[in-house]
Amino acid sequence: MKKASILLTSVWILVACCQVKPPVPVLPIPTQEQIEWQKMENYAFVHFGLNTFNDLEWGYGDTPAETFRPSELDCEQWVRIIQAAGLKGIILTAKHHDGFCLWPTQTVDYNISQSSYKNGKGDMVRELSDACRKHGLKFGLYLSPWDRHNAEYGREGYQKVYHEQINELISNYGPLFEFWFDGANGGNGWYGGTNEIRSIDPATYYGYEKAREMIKRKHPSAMIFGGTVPDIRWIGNESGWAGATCWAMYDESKATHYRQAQWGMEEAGKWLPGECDVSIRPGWFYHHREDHQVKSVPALVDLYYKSVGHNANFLLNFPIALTGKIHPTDSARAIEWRKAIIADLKDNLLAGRIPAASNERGRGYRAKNVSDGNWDSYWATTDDTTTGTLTYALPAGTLLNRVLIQEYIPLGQRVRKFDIEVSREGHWYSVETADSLTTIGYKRIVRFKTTPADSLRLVFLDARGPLCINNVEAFHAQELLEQPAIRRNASNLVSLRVLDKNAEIHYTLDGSEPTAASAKYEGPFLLDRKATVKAVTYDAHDKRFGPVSIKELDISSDHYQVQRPKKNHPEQMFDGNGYTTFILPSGEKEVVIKLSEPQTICGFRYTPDQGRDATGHISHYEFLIDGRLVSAGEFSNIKHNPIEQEIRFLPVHGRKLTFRCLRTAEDVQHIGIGEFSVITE
Ligand code: FUL
Repeated sequence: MKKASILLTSVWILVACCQVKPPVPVLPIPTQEQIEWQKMENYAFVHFGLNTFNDLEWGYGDTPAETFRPSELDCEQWVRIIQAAGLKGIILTAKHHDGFCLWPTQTVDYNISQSSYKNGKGDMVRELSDACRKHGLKFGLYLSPWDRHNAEYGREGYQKVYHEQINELISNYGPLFEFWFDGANGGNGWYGGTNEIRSIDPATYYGYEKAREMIKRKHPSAMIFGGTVPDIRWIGNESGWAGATCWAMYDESKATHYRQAQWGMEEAGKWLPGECDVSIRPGWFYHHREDHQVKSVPALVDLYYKSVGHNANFLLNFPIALTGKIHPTDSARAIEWRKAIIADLKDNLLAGRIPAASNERGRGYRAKNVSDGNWDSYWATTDDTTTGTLTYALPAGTLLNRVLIQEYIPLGQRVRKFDIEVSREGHWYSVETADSLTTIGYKRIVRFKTTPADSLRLVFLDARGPLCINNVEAFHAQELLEQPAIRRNASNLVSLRVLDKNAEIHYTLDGSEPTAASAKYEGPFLLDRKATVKAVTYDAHDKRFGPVSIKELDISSDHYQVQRPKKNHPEQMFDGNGYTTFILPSGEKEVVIKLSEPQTICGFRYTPDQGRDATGHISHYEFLIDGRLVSAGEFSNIKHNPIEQEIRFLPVHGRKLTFRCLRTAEDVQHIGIGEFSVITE
């Protein structure tokens, strides 16, 4: 008996001595809540409210509550579609900048109970949170701090109202996975009828620290977006992508420009992972005119790779239509998108294969852990080793074009540089990719040119500590056919472009759907009249079509005459290229354009400068025809979402157009016009 216990103790001591210690964390590291959030990978936004019914992006705060009139509102339809699209939760705009609350708040009258919806008994926050719970989706809320309706906004009283709104939302609608404080503040608003500009200091005005405490007390795992004490960061664009280099670490106080968030900061001491928000259409709210601009499946798949595949989460917005449902085009597109991703990442060519590692830390940290499907087991190198390789033998000539790698982030984000190599007939080659192979983080998916491989080797070239890799997969995905970009230049030549130079493109000019029998694109062609161009990529071998692109082209560039010195290049407004911009001569606030002959005009399109970090976007404008004011207003959210703006008005016959800038988005002096065109009847 005694002997047996001595033996047992000795075995225990032996095991304890041989136990290999895990690598020490490389700081900073995520909280458990941040890890759980990151594992959601993608979820949905819904933008819905008074803006929907008034065709606005940023309501001014004075739109009557009665205009909220969905005819067939069905939150379960949203949930079914969003779930079928593989998204794990929904964030609802409970209040947007116009101040209209989608729940019957006690704090302000401007809310859903003032509308005829359910005879004033409706509560959208309740309906959606119930539907989410019923179908097993997580639920989150967006509550705009900026409130263009509230008379107290900008004064002392508003903070109390805002905090009480938070209190109602966190107390009555079940668990929340995320709470969104939007950063926008355009200054002007209705503000109880005063119609003025009110500026605040967002760092102190909203009392974000207290707001955070309130939310966390009731919803400890909710991620706070925005404000002064967030858990996650905005990715720095509203286009839905993160940089190929993407650190989970970030410190806003060290940033010189908000776009730095796209890449994160290796040196920042805070774990603040990125969230990529984007709308499935150009705008965040529904606009009938955008029905043909729903993002294509290849465009959405590309964004998936550039968000989830770049170590960030993906937040895909659905603008709910006037009916109160997700528009059929958007729902079909989202479901097709998910199918395409599942197809791409279905057959893991490394499943069941154990790689050979250049270095192993020891028992418990072997290379086999990267293939065992267990997120919490990982391959780690010894303390003195921050480089290494994992090599997989493959059946000769295996075709590949995707590699997915994950770091074990509970111990911090480490890898700074890596390479992917394949061997063919005894020689090693780096794969051909446009991506920089730098960071990995929670998940990195690298797309590269399809290549045959006899073996695959991951080469880790530099890291902030010993390597900790918990998963590696490889795939051969079918390449999707791209959507052609349609452009008419200043000489009225139309070009149709996709990246693949050998792709076959067909097009029509009469609005009909292009087929394989339609005109085949052989090179730029002249089009000096109004027309609708539709173009599609066609794979003649597999008889497959890509998504159709559509461009409405109006009167040609030679109809426009601008009395400006040539050196300012006013012609760049009509060259079909939003990256070349006419900058108005210093001090001038308007451009006068003369048409070669009078036209019946029912609107215009303005594209701000598309250049990265461009400023000088017009945010408030007036538009005159022959000296008569025909339209005036705001291009809402143009700073962060600088898309083409389309304005429509009742037809006016005339010749002299005056496009006047009242204010730019960043209150800068220079004014830029990337593209301009009238819409004729
Ligand atoms: C922005 C807002 O101004 C937009 O309207 C939209 O809500 C987007 C998600 O955030 O900052």
